[in-house]
Amino acid sequence: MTIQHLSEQASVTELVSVLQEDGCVVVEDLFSRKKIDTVVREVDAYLSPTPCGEADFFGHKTKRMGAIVRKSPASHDLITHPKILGIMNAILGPSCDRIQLNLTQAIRIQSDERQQIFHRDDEFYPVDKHGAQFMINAMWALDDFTVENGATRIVVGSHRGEINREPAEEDIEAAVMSRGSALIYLGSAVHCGGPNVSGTPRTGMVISYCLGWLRQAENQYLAVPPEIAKTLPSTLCDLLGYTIHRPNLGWYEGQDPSVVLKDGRLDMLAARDYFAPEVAAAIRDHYAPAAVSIR
Ligand SMILES: O=C(O)CCC(=O)C(=O)O
Ligand SMILES: [Fe+2]
Repeated sequence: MTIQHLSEQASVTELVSVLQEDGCVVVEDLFSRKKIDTVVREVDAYLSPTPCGEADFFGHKTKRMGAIVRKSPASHDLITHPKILGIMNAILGPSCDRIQLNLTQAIRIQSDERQQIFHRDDEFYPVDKHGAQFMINAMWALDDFTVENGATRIVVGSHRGEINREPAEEDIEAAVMSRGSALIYLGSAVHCGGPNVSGTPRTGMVISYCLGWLRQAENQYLAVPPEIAKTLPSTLCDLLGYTIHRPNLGWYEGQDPSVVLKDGRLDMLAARDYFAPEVAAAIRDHYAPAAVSIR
């Protein structure tokens, strides 16, 4: 089965339906060339001097770099792209109060890098997921992705069933796509970084989103500390995790963590609770005068 390529005109509903069926989809030219050029420039300033990995899984001839939100202001529109957020909210939204950023990572596969082991990105959540999605990734092409330069390889439809780390050659598809396009794939889709035999590096950027109640792979509060988060739009701060996940997850001093982005003392705050409206109403009813009048 080949990877379906849809235009950036495709609706969220169409994209979600392909993702649910195939586990992956390429959206062509989702970000304009001009904007992607700025992201490339900003990312490159940090990625070029970054050494290659020292890891069998992450690669010895592959450079990886995080904290994209802090390092590349132009990436903000890409991370909060309405179509991408629409997809994430449609698939992950029903299983959490809000979605969040899981990781941001530029990946430059250099020439002669071998093929990465086939894996599922959601393997690091060690529970039986019963077919639920915990994470969805967008792999943005910062270079044209080709078969030769290490385009991400993926087994279409592999988000169901047991993982096969040695899929048959005819089941493996390369996400060949132009700079500015994005491969969106479920955390349960079996894939890997392709081998680069092209003589030139291939740069991609993974923006990964996950259920709001999970531990994020990249520590977003260290990657984007409050002094910097203060300067960012609220949609982005919310995605980083500077907001409460109801009920009562992620608070700071008993309050919504966005309190650290505002001025004022933070060491003597009144504790609040944060529940969904129906839960809050049930708790309020429990303490209502009628309930205690038996005394
Ligand atoms: O670089 C790629 O194409 C994919 C890398 C990947 O799947 C990973 O590191 O988890
Ligand atoms: Fe992966």
